[in-house]
Amino acid sequence: TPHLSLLDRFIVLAERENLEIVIVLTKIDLDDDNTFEKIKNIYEPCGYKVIGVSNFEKINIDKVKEELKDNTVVFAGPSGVGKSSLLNEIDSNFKLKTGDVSDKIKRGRHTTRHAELFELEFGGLVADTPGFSSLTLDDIEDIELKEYFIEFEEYDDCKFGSKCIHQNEPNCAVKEAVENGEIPKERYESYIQLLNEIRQGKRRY
Ligand SMILES: Nc1nc2c(ncn2[C@@H]2O[C@H](COP(=O)(O)OP(=O)(O)OP(=O)(O)O)[C@@H](O)[C@H]2O)c(=O)[nH]1
Ligand SMILES: [Mg+2]
Ligand SMILES: [Zn+2]
Repeated sequence: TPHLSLLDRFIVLAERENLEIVIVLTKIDLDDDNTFEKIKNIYEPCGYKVIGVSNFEKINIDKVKEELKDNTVVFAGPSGVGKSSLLNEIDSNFKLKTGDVSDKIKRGRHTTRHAELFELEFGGLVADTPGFSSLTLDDIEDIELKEYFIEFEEYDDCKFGSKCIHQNEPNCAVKEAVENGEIPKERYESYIQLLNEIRQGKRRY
């Protein structure tokens, strides 16, 4: 089951480094209730490219290849989603180790143990990395977080201007955009959750 809060954390950290982001949802052969479409409908309006793949049924492997060609790319995501399996499909020279998902806790087993950069036969470099099951945003300031939710950017006419954190302020353009459906509410809720987390973390020190 996709873990969207974790996805949003990856996005925040990648946006902070000004990286170009492509969201790849794997194992769409298991997607009986069309979760792919639901997630795509959250992230595409924000401006992200969303690709659904299946290594087993060879769906959209070429689309991921296109993103990799002549670029330097890192595969990041939870353990067990099929990052190494996807790389093995993308380049037949790769023989990366893959591992099954535990039956009991339904999580990956952290099969990939280190980050390594590989050359692609069709041009470009790609790093396979170990999967994470959690990510904390320790060194991000509360006022900074909104910059990494790129869909907020165009709503800059809040009453409190650039000081608006889009939480409890009156006449907040971002909150209005959430209310009228221009900003996906899932993303806004995720923003508030991460904001609270950052603030609680800061208070402890
Ligand atoms: N149903 C389904 N299972 C897949 C697919 N691709 C990979 N898997 C399975 O998912 C499990 C995990 O695959 P890995 O490639 O090892 O996952 P990973 O993301 O590299 O995991 P870590 O190295 O632990 O981060 C294996 O049992 C694969 O056989 C797919 O397209 N569909
Ligand atoms: Mg792996
Ligand atoms: Zn605001």
